[in-house]
Amino acid sequence: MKVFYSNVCLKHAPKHEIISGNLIDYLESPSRLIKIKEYLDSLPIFDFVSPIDNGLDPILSVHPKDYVEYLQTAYDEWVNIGGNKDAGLYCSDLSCCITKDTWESAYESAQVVISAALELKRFVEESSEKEMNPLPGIFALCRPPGHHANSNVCSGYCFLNNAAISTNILKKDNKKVVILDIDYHHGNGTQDIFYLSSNPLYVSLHGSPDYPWFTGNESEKGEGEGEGFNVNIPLSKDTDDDEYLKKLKKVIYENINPYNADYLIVSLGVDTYKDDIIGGLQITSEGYKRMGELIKSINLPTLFVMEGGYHLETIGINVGNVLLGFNT
Ligand code: OKS
Ligand code: ZN
Repeated sequence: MKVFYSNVCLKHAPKHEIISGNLIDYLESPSRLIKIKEYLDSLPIFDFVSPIDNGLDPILSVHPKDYVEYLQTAYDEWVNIGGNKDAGLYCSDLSCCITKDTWESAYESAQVVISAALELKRFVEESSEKEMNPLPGIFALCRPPGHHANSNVCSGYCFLNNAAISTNILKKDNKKVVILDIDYHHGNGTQDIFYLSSNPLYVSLHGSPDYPWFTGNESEKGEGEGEGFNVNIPLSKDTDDDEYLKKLKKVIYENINPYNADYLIVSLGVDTYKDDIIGGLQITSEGYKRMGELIKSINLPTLFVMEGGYHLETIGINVGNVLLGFNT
């Protein structure tokens, strides 16, 4: 399996964040990516590939220019002026520190996902039915993550919505896309960006009640043309492997399979792990392997996009197990 990865994603490294009024070490750290890379490197089936720079256009298909310019210039303006009234203009919480390296890493994170999406598209277009066995799967190992970023809002460690950007690439040529968001948190940014659209189908399983607090209810089903194409499955924190997989299986049969998509994008967070510091359902490392197997049963060319996961001791094996489950 190809893994798109770039060291430039490691540069964004704010020192602190504020959670529940407390100043703590920034949890969305470069070590997360390093740990995952180390683990995948130890297994023979993963090939690491560097992204190609595909420029701003794919990013601008999701995010307006003024927001992108804000991310590019906010840090320098802050330093030059010594405090700027616009510092928090597009931020919805205290987790999205914009440092001198933030734009470079957020841009690179998007480029990792864009390159991975283009590679998957190219592979599918060049493959005959027969070559689709084994099922093509690609992993975009990127940070900062994306699913809380709205078109013009950064929040929850997210600046650019990587899943949305890659959706717009895979949707080209009248293709249909499903986004399956298995991160512990509701992907409010992704939901919002596509709320009025029937393509992609957005499906999220997430712990509730929890961040981002005001979204992720079952009653949010999409609007207008998008009505019926947004599916939220809130889960209580005592959800274990069996219960989680039962609910995932149900949504695959009832919503994902009947949608008849051409591509699957998985917003892959492993903060559902039982000992995760921020999230935490009761999912075990073994459970992630079963999750991967179930995702494989959807039988679509699949782009895995890295989102959350903060338990550094197991983040590698948990991500690896989803991918291994998919690849068996
Ligand atoms: C608190 C922000 C906390 C963000 C938690 C969500 C990060 C995540 N002001 N999302 O998937 O993992
Ligand atoms: Zn998360």
